[in-house]
Amino acid sequence: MNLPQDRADFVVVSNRLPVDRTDDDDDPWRHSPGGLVTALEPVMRAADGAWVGWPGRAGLDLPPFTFDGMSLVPVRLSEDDIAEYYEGFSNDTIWPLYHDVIAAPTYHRAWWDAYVKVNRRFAEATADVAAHGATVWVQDYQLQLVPRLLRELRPDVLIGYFHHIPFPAYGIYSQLPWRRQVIDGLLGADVIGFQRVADAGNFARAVRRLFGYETKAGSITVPEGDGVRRAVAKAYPISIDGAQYEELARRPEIQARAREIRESLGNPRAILLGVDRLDYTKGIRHRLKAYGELLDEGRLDSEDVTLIQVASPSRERVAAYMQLRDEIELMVGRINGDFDTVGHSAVRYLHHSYPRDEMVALYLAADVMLVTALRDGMNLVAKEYVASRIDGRGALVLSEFAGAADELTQAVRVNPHDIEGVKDAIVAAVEMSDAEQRRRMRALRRRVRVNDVAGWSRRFLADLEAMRGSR
Ligand code: GDG
Repeated sequence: MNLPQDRADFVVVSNRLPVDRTDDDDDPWRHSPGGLVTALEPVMRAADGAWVGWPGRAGLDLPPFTFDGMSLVPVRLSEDDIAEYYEGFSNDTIWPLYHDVIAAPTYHRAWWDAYVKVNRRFAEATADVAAHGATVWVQDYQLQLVPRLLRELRPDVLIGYFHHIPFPAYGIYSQLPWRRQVIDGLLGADVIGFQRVADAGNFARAVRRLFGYETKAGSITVPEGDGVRRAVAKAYPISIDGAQYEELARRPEIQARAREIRESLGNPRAILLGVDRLDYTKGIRHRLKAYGELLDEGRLDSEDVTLIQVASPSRERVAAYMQLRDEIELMVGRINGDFDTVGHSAVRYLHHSYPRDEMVALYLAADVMLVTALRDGMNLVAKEYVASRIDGRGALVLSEFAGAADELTQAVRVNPHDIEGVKDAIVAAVEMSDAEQRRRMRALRRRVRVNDVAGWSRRFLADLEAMRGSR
C-alpha cells in the first residue's frame, strides 16, 4: 500500500471535490456550489480532514493539494469515465431508477463496468489517504460500491455512507440488473444513512429480499468471514447551515437587493419563486402548467404576479436533460407569449447559476416559494427559503414527495401530480393572511434551527463512532 505521510483521521469521499477549476493559472480553484458541498464544507473544516473526489475536469491528474485550508485528494476521470460512470450509470441509470422511474432508466453493461472500475479507483485513493483506524464518510449514489471495496482494502477503517437521494421500493429497485452487487457494496459500510425513514425501510427490505439477512429496527446482521457483524441503516435528514442564511438575510445590501428585485418587476402583489437544478425530478413542468392555468382562468391576475424560475444548468450532455430544457423553455415561451405585456413578464426564466448572496436576495423578495418535486431526497432549497425569512413572512408550497416534507409540516403541502391541487395551493399561498404566514413560518424556522447541518453530521458521526466497539 502506498501511504502518503500526511494521512487523515477523517476522510470525506464524494464524486466531486468541493472546488471548481478556473482558467486562471494564478488562482486555479474556486468553491463550487451544490447541495452536497453546502452541507459538508462546514463539517470538513471543523474536523480538519481530507476530501477525496473528482476535480471536475476530464483527464486532470493532480497530486493532493490544499485549498483554503482543506486537504483535497483528486481522483482522475477520463472523458470515457465521465460518459460511462458519471453521465451514464450514475445519472442515466441510478438517478432515474431511484427517483421512481420518473424518466426511464437506461441499462448498459459497459456503463456498469465503468462504474465498478471508477468506484475501485475512489476506494484505492481513499485507502491511500486514510490513517489507521480513520473514520471515512462516503457520499452518495455515484459511489455505492466504495464501502465494500474500501473494507476489503482497509478493514481497520470505520466506514459511513450517506445516500442523498431516495432509495426506491423493492418493486422498482429490483429492475436493476446489478441489484445484488449494489446492495452488497453498500453493506460494506458500518452505518448507511438515508434522508427519510421510508428510504431506510426500502433498503432493509431489499436486503431481506435479495440476501435474506436479518434486519431489525435499522440493524442488519451481515456475514463477515466466519462470523457476522452489525450494520446500521437509518434516517438522518440532511439540513443546511441556517445561521449562515440568516446572517446573509440580515445584511443591508442583500435586503436592498431584494427590494431592487421587487421594484424591477414592478412591485407586483405576489412574487412566486422556483429554484432548482434543471432536473426532471423537480416538477418544474407541473409548476408551470399549474401557474399557466391559473393565469388563463383569471384566478391569478397576470398584471399582478410574477413567477421567477431559476433553473440552474445541470447534466447538459444527458439526453433526458436536453429534452427537458426544450420542454420547459417551450412552456415558458407560451405562457409569456400569452400573458406578458410590454412592461410586465409573467415568468422570469433564468437558466443560470447565481452567487449565494443573490439567492438569498431572491428568497427575501419572494412571497411564495414553490417546491413541487416529483421525488427529491430532501430539497435544501425549501430549508434555505425558510432560514432566510428573518421577517417571518412568506409561504412555502412543498411537495409531499420531497424528503423535507417529513420535517416542514407547516408548509402548504401538495401532490405535484395533482395539478388542480397545486393550483389551489398556489392561490392559498398567495392569499395567505399575514398572521397565518407568520404562524407557519415560526414553526418552519424552529424546525430548521433544531436540525441544522451541524446537527445532521453530529448525529451521523456519533452513530458511526459508536460502531467501533461492535466491529
Ligand atoms: C441532492 C438531492 C438533497 C441551486 N442553484 C443555485 C444554487 N443552488 C443550490 C441550492 C441548494 C442546492 O444547490 C440544491 O440542493 P437541493 O437539495 O435542492 O437539490 P439537489 O441538487 O438535487 O441535491 C437533494 C441534496 O442532494 C442534499 O442531500 O436535498 O434531494 O437531490 O443549496 O441553493 N446555489 C447557488 N446558485 C445557484 O444558481 N449559489
